[in-house]
Amino acid sequence: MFGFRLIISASLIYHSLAQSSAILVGTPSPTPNYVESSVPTGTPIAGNYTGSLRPQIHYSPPTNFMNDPNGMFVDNNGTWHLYYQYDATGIVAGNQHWGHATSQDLYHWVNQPIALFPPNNYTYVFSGSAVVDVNNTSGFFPNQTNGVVAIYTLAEYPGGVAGPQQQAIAYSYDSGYSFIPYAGNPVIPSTSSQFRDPKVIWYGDHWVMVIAYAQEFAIGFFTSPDLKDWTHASNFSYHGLLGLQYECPNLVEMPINGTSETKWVLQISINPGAPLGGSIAEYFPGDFNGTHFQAVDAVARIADFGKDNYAGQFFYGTPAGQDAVSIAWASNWQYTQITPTGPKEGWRSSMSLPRRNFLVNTTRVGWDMVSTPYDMTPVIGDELASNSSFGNGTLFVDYREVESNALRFQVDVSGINSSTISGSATLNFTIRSPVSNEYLEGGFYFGGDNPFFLNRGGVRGFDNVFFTDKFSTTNLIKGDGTWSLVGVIDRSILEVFLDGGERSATTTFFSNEPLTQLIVSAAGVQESMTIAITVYAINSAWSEQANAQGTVVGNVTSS
Ligand SMILES: *[C@@H]1O[C@H](CO)[C@@H](O)[C@H](O)[C@H]1NC(C)=O
Ligand SMILES: *[C@@H]1O[C@H](CO)[C@@H](O)[C@H](O)[C@H]1NC(C)=O
Ligand SMILES: *[C@@H]1O[C@H](CO)[C@@H](O)[C@H](O)[C@H]1NC(C)=O
Ligand SMILES: *[C@@H]1O[C@H](CO)[C@@H](O)[C@H](O)[C@H]1NC(C)=O
Ligand SMILES: *[C@@H]1O[C@H](CO)[C@@H](O)[C@H](O)[C@H]1NC(C)=O
Ligand SMILES: *[C@@H]1O[C@H](CO)[C@@H](O)[C@H](O)[C@H]1NC(C)=O
Ligand SMILES: *[C@@H]1O[C@H](CO)[C@@H](O)[C@H](O)[C@H]1NC(C)=O
Ligand SMILES: *[C@@H]1O[C@H](CO)[C@@H](O)[C@H](O)[C@H]1NC(C)=O
Ligand SMILES: *[C@@H]1O[C@H](CO)[C@@H](O)[C@H](O)[C@H]1NC(C)=O
Ligand SMILES: *[C@@H]1O[C@H](CO)[C@@H](O)[C@H](O)[C@H]1NC(C)=O
Ligand SMILES: *[C@@H]1O[C@H](CO)[C@@H](O)[C@H](O)[C@H]1NC(C)=O
Ligand SMILES: CC(=O)N[C@H]1CO[C@H](CO)[C@@H](O)[C@@H]1O
Repeated sequence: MFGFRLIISASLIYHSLAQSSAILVGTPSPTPNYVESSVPTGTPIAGNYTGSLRPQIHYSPPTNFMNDPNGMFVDNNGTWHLYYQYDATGIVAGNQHWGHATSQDLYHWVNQPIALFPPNNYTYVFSGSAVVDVNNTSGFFPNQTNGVVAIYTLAEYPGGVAGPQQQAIAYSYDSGYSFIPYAGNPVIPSTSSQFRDPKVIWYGDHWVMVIAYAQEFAIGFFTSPDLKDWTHASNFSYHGLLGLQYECPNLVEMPINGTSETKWVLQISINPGAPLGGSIAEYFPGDFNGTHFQAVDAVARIADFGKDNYAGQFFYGTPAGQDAVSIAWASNWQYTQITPTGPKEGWRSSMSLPRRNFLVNTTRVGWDMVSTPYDMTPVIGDELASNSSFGNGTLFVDYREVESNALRFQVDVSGINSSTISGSATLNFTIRSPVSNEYLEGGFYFGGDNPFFLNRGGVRGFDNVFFTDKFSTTNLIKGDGTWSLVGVIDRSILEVFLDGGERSATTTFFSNEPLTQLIVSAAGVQESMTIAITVYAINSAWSEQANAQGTVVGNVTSS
């Protein structure tokens, strides 16, 4: 969570607090929630997911402003829980709560009532995490093994001025739908206004928290037997890119592809000051012994070469040895509060696709985190095109009839002879509107250093000096002569995955007219090469939930 003293004016805070009144919600507790009269409790906020910029398989909030994913865990019934930084009363960041949605497959999300409220009228609930306390280590759960504990930052803004950021917990008897703040909060007191985003995991016989001392460029490691008493164990400081702040750390155990071994990854988000501008995430593969993290080398690795992938979190509760599952916030603090979805459709920001993550040891750069879309079968629709012997030429797909306006395309190339291929051998894709001639494009060079580019500059619904439009990476062709591309386009967001996810990018775009044509073209294709292309429509995960008025009401049956 961005320490947003730069972007919230005291008057905004005063305004939103002045019109509110405090009431108690949920189970009576010694630490009452503070709930403004305009913030609903016990019932989800209704959403209209039909707008032409609304992603259909990426999570976005019913209305208003969303940023970081929070509290992500999978429960003992296989239900995925996603919480998120939510300004329930505004279209920019400010009045932070934890929104909540659940899913069985990570694509179809059910909006749930707001899960966490602030304790008083000058405090906000910033980012954090959640765990399932199966062994009742906390003592909160005398009669159940599915008790959930949320761990989060309470950020105080007395009089609108940044005050302390302290760490608090809340517990849930009903598997994460409603929470009771712990009477002993804060569990980690602090006087710092830059100490936030606790992410907790279980390690053998104790809990481990990683947390950002944001402007000291340190990740603190704390341990606890019971989630209440925390002991500082170590710091990981001044590593990699710094930007101006460290935020949203994650510590996660990840499988090494093709082995039964695992390695630890420490991920750190930085904002502002990323190399591409604004917000980005970097990660450090390494070793962890329960108290101390040691990176394998001094390299700062960036997971995503786009500009819209920040504050990613890994789900608690996926088994060690299986791929780690992540979701990131698909936006950037440089422009997130002025994107056109606000005035046009009343919401801002979506999450990234859910991703599976594992490590490979690549030639030249060594450890690399590979990210691929989580199984998309639940949302894959009709095949729109398929060509298993594509060569020099063009494939054209008109998808204006696809109701979701969302597509998945895949290109698999084999037989590349890197030593003889021409520097002008390329494979490109263009996604365009025949109405406005707006376009989004990307392409790969089979020769030279194997660069890949993305260009969102042909889309014209949003213009800002920080909304830069061209991104690139290099994706060296491997010894076996293969290369692949998966693209997922979802109304106002495109994600690409190169070579099974060794490189990936998340990029938002805001067109004036829907993009409805896909054109794939190749040139300089060698006779030895085989190019297979498939294009599938994506089925909307929201339209089937909408009522006759087009409104998604969410889980209104809960109390
Ligand atoms: C916040 O609450 C305190 C007492 O609980 C009250 O005196 C104060 O006026 C409130 N401030 C605002 C801005 O509502
Ligand atoms: C939902 O949003 C669309 C697009 O912005 C709009 O045309 C439609 O009227 C809205 N529906 C309702 C019920 O407000
Ligand atoms: C989850 O599983 C438990 C026990 O296995 C069961 O009692 C409970 O009803 C399930 N909850 C849901 C939401 O399916
Ligand atoms: C729960 O207890 C079992 C048995 O002692 C232990 O193996 C496991 O690591 C514990 N897990 C958690 C999350 O407390
Ligand atoms: C859970 O912890 C509480 C508080 O220590 C205790 O009263 C209760 O018996 C515990 N329940 C179990 C099943 O261990
Ligand atoms: C991961 O391992 C599988 C099986 O060993 C292999 O097919 C695949 O190419 C590997 N992925 C990457 C990105 O190395
Ligand atoms: C973990 O590593 C630190 C630093 O190397 C060391 O001081 C500590 O003793 C190690 N702990 C364990 C349990 O090995
Ligand atoms: C991983 O790759 C790096 C760089 O190529 C190498 O130094 C290291 O030994 C490799 N590690 C393992 C476990 O294979
Ligand atoms: C792909 O795009 C690049 C950059 O614009 C261009 O030079 C190349 O000719 C294009 N290739 C094809 C097959 O369209
Ligand atoms: C593609 O075009 C190049 C010339 O640009 C030619 O050398 C090559 O044979 C063609 N490939 C195929 C598969 O026809
Ligand atoms: C609705 O919320 C209740 C808890 O309030 C939960 O038990 C139930 O599983 C939820 N249903 C859906 C469809 O999310
Ligand atoms: C499932 C169940 O019985 N939950 C109960 C566990 O204990 C708490 C505290 O006494 C109750 O509030 C829950 O209803």
